[in-house]
Amino acid sequence: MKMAVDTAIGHGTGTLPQIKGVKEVPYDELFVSGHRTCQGCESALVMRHMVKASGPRTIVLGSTGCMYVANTTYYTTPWVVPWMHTQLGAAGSAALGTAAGLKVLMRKGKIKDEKINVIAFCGDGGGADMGIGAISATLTHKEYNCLVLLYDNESYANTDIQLSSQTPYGAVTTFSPTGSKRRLMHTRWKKNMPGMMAAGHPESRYVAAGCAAYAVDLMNKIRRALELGGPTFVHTLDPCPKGWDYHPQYSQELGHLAVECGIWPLYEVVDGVVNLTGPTRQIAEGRKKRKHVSEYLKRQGRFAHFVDEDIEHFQAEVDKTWEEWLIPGVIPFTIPQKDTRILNIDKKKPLHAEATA
Ligand SMILES: Cc1ncc(C[n+]2csc(CCOP(=O)(O)OP(=O)(O)O)c2C)c(N)n1
Ligand code: SF4
Ligand SMILES: [Mg+2]
Repeated sequence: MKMAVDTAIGHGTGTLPQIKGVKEVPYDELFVSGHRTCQGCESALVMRHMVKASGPRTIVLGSTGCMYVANTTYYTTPWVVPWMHTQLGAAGSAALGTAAGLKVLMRKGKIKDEKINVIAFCGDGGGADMGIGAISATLTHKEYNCLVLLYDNESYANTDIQLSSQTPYGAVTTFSPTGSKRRLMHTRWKKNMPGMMAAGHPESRYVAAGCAAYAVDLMNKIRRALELGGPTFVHTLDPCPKGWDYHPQYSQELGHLAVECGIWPLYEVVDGVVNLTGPTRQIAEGRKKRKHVSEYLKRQGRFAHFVDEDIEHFQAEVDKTWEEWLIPGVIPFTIPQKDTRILNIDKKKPLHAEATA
């Protein structure tokens, strides 16, 4: 997936350099106390890292969900930067409209012409289900600078953990309880949102998958998106103690396990070029062994009903994404076994070597 670079406008002013290690992480906190998210809420941590990375010249728009409701308790707010609520499903439109509004105000001289970061966040329900059309449309408007961040806690958490297209295979939610007649109520595989956004929007200069358990990696992804400019998309996987049913102290550990088991690959697509990052890259290059999915699944109450057969099915599906997909965990295209002409690649080489070269 190599694409032309010269069509998107640049937004970068060099004010958001890549962070080389924890010592370079900014001290400024722009998402502070004043919220009522659950203890151990990784989505709240994503919000904190997001604005830490983008800095004070940022406008945040947020669609309905935990990160709206729990962050706007009457008369309090954790947001130090300007923040506005937008309707469930409207993150894409809110991002684009705000970016367009700022551009006009600057052009007319009504406000100072300067770099202002526009970030609209949405949950998996608001982004991967209801709002996917608006996000997709936004990613085609290359003349506007805005980032859509999808924080994925794998359910409609705010309304009491209903199933979404991001809920993993077999997980219990209030819409997919386990029972004696049917052990698994939910048997669909998680929709590949960042892969879809990357493959389908060649004029978006930046699409990434991150996780707050890898904080510097995530902050750098936010920064690269904002520096490259145009419409960009970052998707984070966020362990949620309430919905996933585990003790809040294990949130970071579960984020690590999701990546180490190969269930949630970390990557970025920059101008059409895929870079696997963190442990995902190490696994793909053979420098780290992928863990068995049971290490992740058995830590969460939402999978407590799984029998060995369910775990093995889950493992087989994850293996497939690593062994058969064109880019492991990213692009679900496979190449016919006998036809090497399609992409002109040498089938003797492992596909992941192609992806990380
Ligand atoms: C159009 C519309 N439909 C339904 C609702 C009710 N509602 C509020 S929050 C929410 C859940 C959103 O889920 P998600 O986007 O995943 O965010 P999370 O709550 O998980 O953070 C729902 C269904 C609403 N506010 N607006
Ligand atoms: S339900 Fe989950 S996403 Fe919502 S505030 Fe609690 S931990 Fe965070
Ligand atoms: Mg959600």
